[in-house]
Amino acid sequence: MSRSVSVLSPLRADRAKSESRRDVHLAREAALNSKGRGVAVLAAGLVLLTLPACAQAPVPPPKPAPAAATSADEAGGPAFSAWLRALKAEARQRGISEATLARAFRDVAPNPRVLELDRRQPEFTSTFWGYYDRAVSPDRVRDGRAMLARHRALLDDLYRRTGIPPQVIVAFWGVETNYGRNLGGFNVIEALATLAHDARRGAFFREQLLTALAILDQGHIAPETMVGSWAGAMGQMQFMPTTFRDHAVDGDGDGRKDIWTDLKDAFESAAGFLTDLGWRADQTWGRQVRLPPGFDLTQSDLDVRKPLTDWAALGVARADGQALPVVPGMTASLLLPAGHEGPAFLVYDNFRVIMRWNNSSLYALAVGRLADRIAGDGSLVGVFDRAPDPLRYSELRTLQHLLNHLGFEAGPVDGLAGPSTRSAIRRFQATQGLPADGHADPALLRHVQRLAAGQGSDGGL
Ligand SMILES: [Ca+2]
Repeated sequence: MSRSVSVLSPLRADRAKSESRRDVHLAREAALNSKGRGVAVLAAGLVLLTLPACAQAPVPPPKPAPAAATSADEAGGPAFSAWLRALKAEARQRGISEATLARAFRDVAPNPRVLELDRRQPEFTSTFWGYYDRAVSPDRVRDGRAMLARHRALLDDLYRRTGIPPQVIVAFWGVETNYGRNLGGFNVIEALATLAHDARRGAFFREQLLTALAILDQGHIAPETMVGSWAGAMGQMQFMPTTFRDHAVDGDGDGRKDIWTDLKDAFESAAGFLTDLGWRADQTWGRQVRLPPGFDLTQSDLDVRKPLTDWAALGVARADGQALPVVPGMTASLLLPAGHEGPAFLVYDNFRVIMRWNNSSLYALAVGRLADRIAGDGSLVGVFDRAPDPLRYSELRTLQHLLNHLGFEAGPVDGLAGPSTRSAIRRFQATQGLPADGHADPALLRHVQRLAAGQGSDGGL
C-alpha cells in the first residue's frame, strides 16, 4: 500500500466520527434535492452533488487502488503525480511557499474513502422526523445547555458586540460538530486533493484546495491538525476553506484564526459569518404555530411570504394558542415539513440566513429549534406520528411519472420534490379531497398508484 495509509491511520481511527457526519450530509443532500438544484453551492462553501443529478450523470467507476509509491512525489500514481505538479505550480504562482507545499503534501495520495463517500447514493429521501429527532435529541439539548453555561461569558460578550444570540452560536456548534466532538477525521489537504483531482467537481475543489494551502501558509493551523470532513469542511463550525478565507475571525487576537482548537476564534467566526449572511439582531428565526381548522394548506410554501399580520388574520396563532406577535413590516413563510399531520412553523428572515449557511430547510429548522431548546423552550407542541415511512428516491420518480400520466404536470421525472412536483401533488390532493399540503410520502404514492391503476385497485403495491 502507499505510505499514505500508515500516515493517515490515526485519522482513519476517527472514521466512526465521520460516519455520524454522513447523516447530516445525507440530510443536506436530500433537502437540496427538494430545491431542485443540480450542484448547490452552499453559503458555507459546501458543495454537495444532489443525488438525482448524481444518478443521471455518468459516474466514473472507482479508480483502482494507487500503486505502491516509491517516493512521496509518486504517491497516488503517475497521473496524480503529474496533476499534483501542476497544482503546486499554480500554488507557487499564488505565493504559497515551498516549505508549506512540501509539508502539506507529504505522503498525500488520493483517498478511496473520500471518493466512496462522494459517490454514495442513499436509497431513501430524508423525512423531517428522521432528521429532526437526531439533530435536536434530548442529549443534544442537554449538552447544549451545559455548553451555554460553560461559555456564557464568552458568548454574552459576543452577543453584546454582534447581536447574535448565545444559543444560536451553540446550536450551530451542536448541529455542525456535536459541540466539537466530531471535527471530521480527514486530512483536509488529502480530502480536497482527492476531490480536486477527481473529474466530477474538480474546479470547485481545486479552488478550495488552493485556499486551504493559503490558510496553511498564513500559519493559522499546522497541516497535521487541519482536519475536517471528507468534503473539506473544517473546524468547530465546519467552514469550507473559502468560507474561512472570507469570514473567519481571530477572536482572541493572537494573530491566528484557529477555528479548530480555539473556541473564541470559532465562535467569533460563526458570529461574523452570520452577520455577513444578514442575520437580523432584532428578530428570531421563526416559531412553531397552530393553524385554524380548514386552513388553506396551499399557503404552506417557502415561496409564499406574507406579513405577520396577514398570517394572524388567517387565524394562525402561536403553538400554545396565543396571538402572534405584531411586528410591523415583518414577513414570514409557513412550513409543514412533515405534511399537514406534522408541526407547522412560521419562519422569518433569519431562517433564510440559516439556509444561506446550509441550503436545507431541515437544517435550518433543526438549528432554530435547537437554539430555542438550549435557551429553555420545551419540546414541540402536539402529539405526532414520529416514524412515518420514508419515500425512496425511486418511488419519488414513480410518483412524478404517475402524476404526469394523470395530467397533473409534475415536471421532469427527476426524483426532486421541487416546486412543480409539490404543486402537482397539491392539485392531485385537491381533486381527491385530501389536505393539499404538497407533501410526498408513501401513503400519497399509494393513493396515486390506486388512481392510476383504476378501479380502486392497490396499484400493484
Ligand atoms: Ca486566534
